[in-house]
Amino acid sequence: MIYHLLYPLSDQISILNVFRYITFRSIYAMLTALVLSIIIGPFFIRWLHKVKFGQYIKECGPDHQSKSGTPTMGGLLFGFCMLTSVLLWSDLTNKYIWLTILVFLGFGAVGFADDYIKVVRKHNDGLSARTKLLGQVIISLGVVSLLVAFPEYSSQLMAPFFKNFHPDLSWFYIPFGMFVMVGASNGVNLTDGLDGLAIGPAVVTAACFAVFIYVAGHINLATYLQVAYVAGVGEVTVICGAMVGAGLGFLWFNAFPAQIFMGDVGSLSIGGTLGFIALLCKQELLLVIVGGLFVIETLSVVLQVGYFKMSGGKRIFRMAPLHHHFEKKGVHESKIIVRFWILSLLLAVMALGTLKLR
Ligand code: 57M
Repeated sequence: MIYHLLYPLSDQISILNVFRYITFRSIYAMLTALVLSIIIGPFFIRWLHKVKFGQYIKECGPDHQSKSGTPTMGGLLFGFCMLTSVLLWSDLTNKYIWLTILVFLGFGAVGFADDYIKVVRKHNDGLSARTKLLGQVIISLGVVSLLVAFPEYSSQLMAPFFKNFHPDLSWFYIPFGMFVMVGASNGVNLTDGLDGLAIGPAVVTAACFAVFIYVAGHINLATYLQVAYVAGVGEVTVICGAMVGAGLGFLWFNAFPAQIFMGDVGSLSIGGTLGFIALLCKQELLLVIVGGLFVIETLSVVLQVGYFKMSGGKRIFRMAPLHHHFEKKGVHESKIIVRFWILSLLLAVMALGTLKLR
């Protein structure tokens, strides 16, 4: 909105020319979402307590009983602050902005339905895993099919480090893109099992992809760094900025000991959106590095369940996902969280380094 209101006046007031710059608007989108979250957060948490939208704690697993009743569905706070900031600071004529908002809202709706059934209707199982997956598949099928139909978007697969390796997946890019989005969404969801454990790496990932998508939308930078150029996607940097701001603002309250959990409405929407942004800037495989923590957590579950079934009940880890394994070993929750954040930062720095290594 602000962009459309003030930039046209830059002919009369030259200082307003600054609104044409994506970097400027992304920084202010971050600050807006952050300040909004910190102002609204306490009121939202008080409301969640009032309406008793508290977390049910499963009996099995690590001792989290002290967390019982912690307000959840904090993803609504994240989403409101992020989307408000995006509507204020982005160029609303850009189709990639609306596609990314559609992904965020679509995956968020699936998560909201799960949370609503669990928290409001007090059915602790929520949506079935199959129904959740179906919702994610339908949304990702729609947006990826649209994406590959855009003339400026290539169905080639880009790999970090190997500038000459870009096989064209053609229509197979659609199932591949769906796998990336659904995998990222569920990876964040599985990771969200300790205070701040998911939102920290999600903020790091969004910040990292702010760089990648800005470069992907900038023909000179993309050419110089030998990465794919996708005309128009640079505007999505504003969404990355808003995600970083809303994420830090949410972390303000989700940090140990958490006053609020994000719920599936948060984890599914954030993960699905990060996966989609990775597709937009043609850094699908790099998401494995940047979001490596989410990959490790998901792999720990796959290995644990697979081995459990194959071995007739034996376990590799004391409990999956991996963060519960360290909990069971007696590592304090806050130590696990900060160490996972450090790992996430290291992976992001490694991923950014690939921009120069071509
Ligand atoms: C998502 N949800 C948290 C909160 C958050 C197949 C199996 C691996 C599935 C997995 C599972 O249930 N995953 C669901 C993880 C839950 O957090 C809620 O869910 C939202 C995210 N979707 O926003 O609303 C609990 O996590 C804790 N929490 C915090 N701080 C936070 O900021 O402390 C969450 C956010 C909350 C709270 O206690 O209640 C979760 O863990 O369920 N299952 C598991 O992860 C279970 N693992 C398990 O069963 N492992 C087995 C097999 C199946 C692999 C094994 O290793 O043998 C663990 N989770 C629970 N209990 N709750 C262990 C048992």
